[in-house]
Amino acid sequence: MIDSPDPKQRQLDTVRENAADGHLTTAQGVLVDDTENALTVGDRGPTLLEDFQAREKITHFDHERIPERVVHARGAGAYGYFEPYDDRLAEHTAAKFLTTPGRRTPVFVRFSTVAGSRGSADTVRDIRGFATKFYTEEGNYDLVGNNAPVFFIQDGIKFPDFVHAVKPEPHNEIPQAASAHDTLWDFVSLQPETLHAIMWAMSDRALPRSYRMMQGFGVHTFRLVNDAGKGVFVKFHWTPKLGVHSLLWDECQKVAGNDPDFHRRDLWDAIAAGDFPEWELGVQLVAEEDEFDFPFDLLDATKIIPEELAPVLPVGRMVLDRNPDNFFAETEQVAFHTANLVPGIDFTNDPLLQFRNFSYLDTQLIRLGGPNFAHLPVNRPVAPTNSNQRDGYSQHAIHRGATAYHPNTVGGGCPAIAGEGVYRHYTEKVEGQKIRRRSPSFADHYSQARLFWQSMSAAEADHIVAAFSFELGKVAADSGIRERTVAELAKVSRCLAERVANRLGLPAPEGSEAFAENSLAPSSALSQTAYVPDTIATRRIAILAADGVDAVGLARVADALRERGAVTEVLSIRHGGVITGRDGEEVTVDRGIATMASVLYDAVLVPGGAESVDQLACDGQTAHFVTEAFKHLKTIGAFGDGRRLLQIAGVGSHLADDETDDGVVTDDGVISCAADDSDIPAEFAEQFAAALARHRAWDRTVDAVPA
Ligand code: HDE
Repeated sequence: MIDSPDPKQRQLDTVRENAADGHLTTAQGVLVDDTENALTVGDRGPTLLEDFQAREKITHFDHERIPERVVHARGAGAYGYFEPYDDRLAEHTAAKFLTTPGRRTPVFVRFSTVAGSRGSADTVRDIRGFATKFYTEEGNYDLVGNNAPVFFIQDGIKFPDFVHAVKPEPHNEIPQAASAHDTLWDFVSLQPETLHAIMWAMSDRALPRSYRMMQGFGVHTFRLVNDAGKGVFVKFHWTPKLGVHSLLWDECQKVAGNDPDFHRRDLWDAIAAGDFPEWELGVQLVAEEDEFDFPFDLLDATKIIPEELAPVLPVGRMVLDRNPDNFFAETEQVAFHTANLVPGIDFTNDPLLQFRNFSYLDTQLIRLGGPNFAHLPVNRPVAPTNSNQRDGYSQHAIHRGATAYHPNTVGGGCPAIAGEGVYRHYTEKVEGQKIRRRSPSFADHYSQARLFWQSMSAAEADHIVAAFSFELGKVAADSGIRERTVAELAKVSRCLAERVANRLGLPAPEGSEAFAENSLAPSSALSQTAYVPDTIATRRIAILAADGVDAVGLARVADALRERGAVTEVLSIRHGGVITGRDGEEVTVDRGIATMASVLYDAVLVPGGAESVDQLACDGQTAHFVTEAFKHLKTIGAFGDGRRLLQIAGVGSHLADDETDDGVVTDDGVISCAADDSDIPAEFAEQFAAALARHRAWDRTVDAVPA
């Protein structure tokens, strides 16, 4: 089925697709009776050119690919809606979709990685794209953002340099979807303006647990404009209802092998299961008269406005509730453009944004084969269109009448110029010399990188040190890249630079920290610890079981966890079918342990049942499953005999007196070999859920972050 956000169009398309009563036809609508065999001369003779069915089929196949996106090639998308909470923004913007209470505006969102090719793995270290197309009644509005609020460069003219540096190196196209290589770090070491975004890229933000668990940011300062033409500066923020959570680096690398489609699958499965992800849209507003009140320039895309200086005002919510029907038609062909604006929203002179306004339209022309890409269902506005644009490759519209120009009398003056509801550019006075120079107000590249560093929790800071060390550790070129980068880090934070230098085996860098005098105080909103809601909704729990399992206990705990919104899966030695519980009950097996890995789950549960545990224990893979989950600071639960598997896996047993097995939940609080599967206390599931809601057991003493 061809899909369009417009319900009427979808109906039409569906009718057309269902023609021929579901029978196979050629592209010309001719019914086909054999698509397995080509037309040949005799049984073993040559294939005939006159076989128009075969030629049509193979010719279309030969042309199925279009160029992948230059950046953000790998992605996943979904439909949904946006609704404002109320009309609180009405005094600031004429954009009705932001201010009309109760109005649900359809959206399509595409999440992406930046550097990798279309077939690369989801869980690489990278910034994620977060692009939203709002099909508003006043036309399409695109908010094409990222999951980090700052970008690597300040002026769009440097974008090709940055992208060439981060992409695989051109002589051998290695490495795929990885920033840990010479050219990226060469560029970084020579371009201090990259530092703030690099801090984000080396942080846990670049390893999201799920697209559903990451923030989104418009990055640039935009402008809201009200009906009277008055403007106010605005930054856009998306905040996920499920909290902001990340994978550990070791997990990322293993997930990339176990399930390269991890994020794509996660989004798809959640929506298919009715667990619709939700984000809150927030805005930071700055009055025009306050433009120069900050120790940084609002037009500089390498800077945030700390929330302490301009609070985030919640204005509405977005829910994604429908998976696309066809990846290519929708997710691959969706064409975002920063210049798709509706009345009430405008640009600023941010020099990065100004380039984007050229680049996105330009890229669609080559990717989608001409100027008519707005006719594609996923790009079609819900608002009616009536332009004098004509012809071009793949023209879908059949325009009637003799005129395609304005003004005219032959066509009755149609289409007429509207008086109301039109897009009017914000009236801004601009004057100056024509110059090629970076604004001096963009010069401080260190204060905000330091602000970010200082706002991290201890674990987050450790991860940043490990990430810099890993990435620079992969640098092979002998041209001073490691030393130069560490010297730049020293200008951000001496402590950070010394820790990284130490891991790289370099001497502690000289020189002093460099940042503006009016440096900003740490901002709690920058740490992910600010976004940990008390929920286990959609968290994936692996239940390890075999014949003889305490099926009653398993069901009781699993039911209680599912009631709290978690997803449970029974993993066993066989890859399907049923296992027989201790008292003869049947338990359905969802998956085989060998087909999965602990890195694909948020938590592990081992129910009781002596025979079950004996079988699981025979299999080194199962013990490894538990040990690995422990290493990754995941919640691990066991009751009755299940506790024995924890012991076999070495979980908890190696701990010294002053160490902790935080996040290990058992029915008696101690790991013992007692074979008796007594009733599980009611609070077991509660304790398990409470541990899981913290995302990870950060206090567990285990080296989950090797250098
Ligand atoms: Fe993009 N960017 N970008 N970008 N970008 C593209 O557009 C570009 C920038 C972002 O899911 C391309 O259709 C330039 C910032 C996202 O389809 C391309 C500059 C931010 C996506 C392009 C930037 C982004 C893109 C590639 C600097 C965060 C994926 C294919 C001047 C605010 C959208 C395409 C999707 C995609 C150009 C910088 C986000 C080549 C020239 C800053 C989320 O046109």
